[in-house]
Amino acid sequence: MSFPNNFLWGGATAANQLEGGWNEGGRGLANVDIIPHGKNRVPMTAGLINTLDFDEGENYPGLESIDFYHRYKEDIALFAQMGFKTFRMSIGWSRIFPKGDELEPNEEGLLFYENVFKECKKYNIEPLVTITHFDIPVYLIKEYGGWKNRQLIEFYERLCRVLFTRYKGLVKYWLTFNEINIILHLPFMGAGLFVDKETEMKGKYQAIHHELVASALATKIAHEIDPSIMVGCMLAAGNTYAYSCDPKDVFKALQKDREGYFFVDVQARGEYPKYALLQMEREDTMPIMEQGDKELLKENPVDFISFSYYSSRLTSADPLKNGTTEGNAFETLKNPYLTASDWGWQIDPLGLRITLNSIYDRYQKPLFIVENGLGAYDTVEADGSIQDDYRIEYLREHIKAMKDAIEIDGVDLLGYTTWGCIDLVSAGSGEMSKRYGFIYVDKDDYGNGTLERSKKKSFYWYKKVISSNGEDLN
Ligand code: P53
Repeated sequence: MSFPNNFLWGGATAANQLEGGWNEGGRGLANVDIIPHGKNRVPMTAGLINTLDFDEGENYPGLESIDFYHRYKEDIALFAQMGFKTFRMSIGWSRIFPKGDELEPNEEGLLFYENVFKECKKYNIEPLVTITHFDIPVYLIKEYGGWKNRQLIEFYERLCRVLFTRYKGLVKYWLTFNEINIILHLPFMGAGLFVDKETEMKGKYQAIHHELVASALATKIAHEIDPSIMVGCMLAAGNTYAYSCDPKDVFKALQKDREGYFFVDVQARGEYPKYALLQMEREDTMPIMEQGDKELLKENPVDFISFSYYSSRLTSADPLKNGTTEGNAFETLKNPYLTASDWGWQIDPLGLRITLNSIYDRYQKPLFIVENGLGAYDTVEADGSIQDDYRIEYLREHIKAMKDAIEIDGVDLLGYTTWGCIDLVSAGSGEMSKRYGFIYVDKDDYGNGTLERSKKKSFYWYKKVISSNGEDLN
């Protein structure tokens, strides 16, 4: 047997791509609410459009999403039918603190998540909860400038204290920041930052420092409240390959990987790595650090490392080659050995095994794959069925790679949650038609549809995978 008996099979989601109910239950406005579908989405997530209001001609898919807010019982029952051991979801910060800087939380928001967790427990599904998944109250951007303001640490700390206390005994696994490295690429979505040319990198690194301190504080508070809580960091991972065996390409690939590892170096080892300190000095982006920050980071490393994996990346030392990149927030060259999804994301199952090994070699902490999957167009057949063999194929190959990493390479892996286990709004494109789910949701890119749920072919396949604990992948 390769997968441990307590291996956590399941699926992953995030509040704003799932919940809807954006103005219900006392919820405040969040950055993710005002990011439209369409041509302005990418510039907006990248912090290039400085607005915090709705614009009339735009379509905002996050407002309704797939209405989990009202349908969570039905959805969790479907997860249970598949045999989920865990369900990854995130907290909408502005449900708990509508503006973000209040002293007292919003009881209605707390109650919503309590109900969701209790519903999970009913089926022995362990919640895996991301504290912030691209989610920050708009008020904290307007009044404080987002994560570049040190006061955000205090507000986040308050949020954590409330969550860990209220959900003690209900939630064991917490993740501090989703894809913490996304801040380098999509700073508005990741940290509520607008890009301003002069201070761009300096502001980013200041925000990063605040998030890293906040993450360590979360770990500290969690362990004080309940020592059995496991806190993890979360990285958008995927190793970078060198375009050729030219040592210059190889070194460039190493540097690219460090852009992501930098975060985990701090969160898992507890200190800024030398290469990052030197770089920040050289580039004049060294953040202001306060007394006590260093000790806090050192004393509160994470318990495990989680990451998303969709693809490997490819880079070259030649800037001309790197000019032609493929469609993702994480730039990559086209790898001639790989095929790609309809959105240009290159498919590389062995890359998952490579990534698992690299991260495990570097940190020797338990790992958790909390996102993996294929965004694809689905067709509903005349009889209502959805024959998503391409999705099954993608997942099968990645599960095999993960199995090899455990069985042959000895990687310590806690679990696997596929992204968008139920169809939801795409973070990158705002589309509904970029589907990842085992469960189909009847809704299109423009908000039309009944929101009705139905089971795809992959639903029955994944159920079998879980019930055989990863042995039956056919
Ligand atoms: P979508 C790229 C761009 C934006 C978010 O992405 C991303 C990535 C890929 O690393 O990260 C995660 O929906 C994210 C999820 C997101 C998922 O990738 O653009 O944590 O919120 O939905 C898939 O296809």
